[in-house]
Amino acid sequence: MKNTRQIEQMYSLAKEQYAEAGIDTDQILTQMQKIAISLHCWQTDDGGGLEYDGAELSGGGIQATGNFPGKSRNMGEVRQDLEKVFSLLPGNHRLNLHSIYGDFSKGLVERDQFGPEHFESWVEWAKKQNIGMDFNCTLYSHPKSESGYTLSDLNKETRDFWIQHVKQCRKIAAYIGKELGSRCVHNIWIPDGSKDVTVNRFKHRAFLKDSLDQILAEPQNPEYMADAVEAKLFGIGVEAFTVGSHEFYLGYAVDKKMMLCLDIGHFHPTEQVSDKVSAVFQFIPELLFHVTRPIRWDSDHVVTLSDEVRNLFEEIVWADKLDKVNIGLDFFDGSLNRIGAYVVGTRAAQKAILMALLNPSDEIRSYEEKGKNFEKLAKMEEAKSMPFGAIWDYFCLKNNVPAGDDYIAEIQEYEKNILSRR
Ligand code: RNT
Ligand code: ZN
Repeated sequence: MKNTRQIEQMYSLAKEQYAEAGIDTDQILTQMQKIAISLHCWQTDDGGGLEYDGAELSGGGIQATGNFPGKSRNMGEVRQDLEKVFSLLPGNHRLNLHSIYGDFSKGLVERDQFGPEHFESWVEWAKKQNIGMDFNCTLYSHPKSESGYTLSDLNKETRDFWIQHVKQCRKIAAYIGKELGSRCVHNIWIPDGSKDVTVNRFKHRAFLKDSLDQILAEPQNPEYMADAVEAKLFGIGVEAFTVGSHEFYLGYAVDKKMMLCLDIGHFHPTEQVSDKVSAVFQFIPELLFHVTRPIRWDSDHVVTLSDEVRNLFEEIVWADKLDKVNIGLDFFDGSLNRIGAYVVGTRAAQKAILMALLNPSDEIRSYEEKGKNFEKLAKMEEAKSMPFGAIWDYFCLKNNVPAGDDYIAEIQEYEKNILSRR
């Protein structure tokens, strides 16, 4: 167990050390307090959703693997798990809900009929938790996406069904944002694509553009909701062609002056999403990130404090765009305690943000601008062994959540008392 006195002493020494480098740790912690991470609901149950018992994730090449016991089976359990997760995170966060997690206790309706009424109990719950919410339309795990296409399907009836679904989801997002007094980000990701070569690339993309145009033609109050579009390189089973590619959505978002969602797993493995931050921000006012950990492909492993995640937040801080990013997580791993996965993944993203803020960026920039490259490199290297852990632990202490690895015991307890009994 970490002890309070020790954490406080370590903090005060670390604070001095950072102050010598011109960094005000108290002020950075105040800033950290305001940075909300949007926790994806789909790690609770491996992405199945709540439309019917035993629903499973399918389509578009997204997959959850693993059979760890205790995944949530209904809305009560999803909420119970999320409450546990929130209780172990420093700061005040958000919930990122997929539409298939609606409250269908009064009867399931088709996706084109989803409406605000199916999210009233979520709004009540979020109010109690004192958190904001984000939202996602769901165009996979459904018979009407079995052709491999949704908004870009060659069949008009199929397109119209999904257009209506996304329109409804935008209404729901606006309702949530209004009710909670916190703008709700609505993200659009579609699974469309094909396993093998198609002669209809142009047609599908033209249909996608047209469908999106129809969807966005319905105005929603920008105070309450904002749309983002999420691109992807490929998925398992859609290797030859993914309709919603990066070029497609980058073009679309620039054209419509709307938010682009960059998922770290959605690019070629050698591409660095961190490098895209300063490029895309020249043309797009606001970004959404899906922070994840791709291993060899878009595998959606639990986020860790990897170089790429650190680089991403460094780029955001160096571009001075922290207030123009929305940070979501996107992983689904069923091979380990799912609550533990959330806590490790969210804390890793928070740590990367804190590290980026603790960099002696002004000094580094000044060396670089004077051409003092050795000094710059040395500063950047030495920053890596500054007493970051002491600042992090103090942040946890101040937030009344377990510091260091003290959350392990709490999660084990939850596993024993709750998860293993499901
Ligand atoms: C899929 C996208 C998308 C999904 C969620 C569940 O590759 O990353 O964000 O993970 O909609
Ligand atoms: Zn994603």
